[in-house]
Amino acid sequence: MMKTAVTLCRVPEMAAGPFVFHDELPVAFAKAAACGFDAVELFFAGPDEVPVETIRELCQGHALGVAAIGSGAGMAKHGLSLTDPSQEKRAQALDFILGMVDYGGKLGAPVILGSMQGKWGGEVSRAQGLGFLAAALKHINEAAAKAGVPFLYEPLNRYETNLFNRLAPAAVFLEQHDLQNILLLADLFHMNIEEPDLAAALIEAGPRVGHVHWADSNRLAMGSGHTDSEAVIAALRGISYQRYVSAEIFTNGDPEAAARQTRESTRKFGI
Ligand code: LER
Ligand code: MN
Repeated sequence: MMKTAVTLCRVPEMAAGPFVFHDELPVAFAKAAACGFDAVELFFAGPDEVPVETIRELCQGHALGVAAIGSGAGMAKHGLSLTDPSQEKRAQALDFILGMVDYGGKLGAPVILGSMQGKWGGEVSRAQGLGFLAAALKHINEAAAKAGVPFLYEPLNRYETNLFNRLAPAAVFLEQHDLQNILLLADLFHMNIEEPDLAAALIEAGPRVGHVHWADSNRLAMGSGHTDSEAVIAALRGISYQRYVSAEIFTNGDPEAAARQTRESTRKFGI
């Protein structure tokens, strides 16, 4: 059975990003629960920002799980990426991610690598960039396995990275480097730009799909654009996907309406 989640961001530098709730935690958890989500996806400034115990209590109080934890603040707030030309910066980026993986492990939640993957260019050749990424993911793969959670690598559209824009080449890369504990985050917004066929891409990636960002083609709540959500759900069912579909979307100034629309968009498929 697939589960539903909604994003909750507490990073001021990411306030304009595609996240549904930005309220303080007790308010945001209450709103997520009231809308009927199974879980929240959390964006914090870093691993020391909110005590694990605080999150556990909020989860228990509202019968919510933690679907995933974003690492975007490492880039947005601290300017860190795993493919930075500077060895020191790359090491800091890796430390940041490992701290997040440790934090996520305590909550049973996978951490996402999105913008912190960076990009190649300038001093860094494509081969070097991919080498930096593989080296970092090797450490992360082991740390996440020890923490008892998978880790999520997210292909992004061409305007955000030049490392991997599509699921299939990313899956090949993970396989080549024997990164068995790293799954793919299929963000339907990025996929709408890059994949010829969303359903076919999901089916090809199969068991590597570990998380879905449930956004319409225009990155608004599902139902606002032209993505064929029925075909996406059929593909996810076809690969026996049992993890989260999570709303990482813009809300046009009305988070609660976007959350409700999102919730209805899967309920109609019995999810
Ligand atoms: C993160 O999940 C994402 O989709 C990126 O667009 C953020 O930079
Ligand atoms: Mn995303």
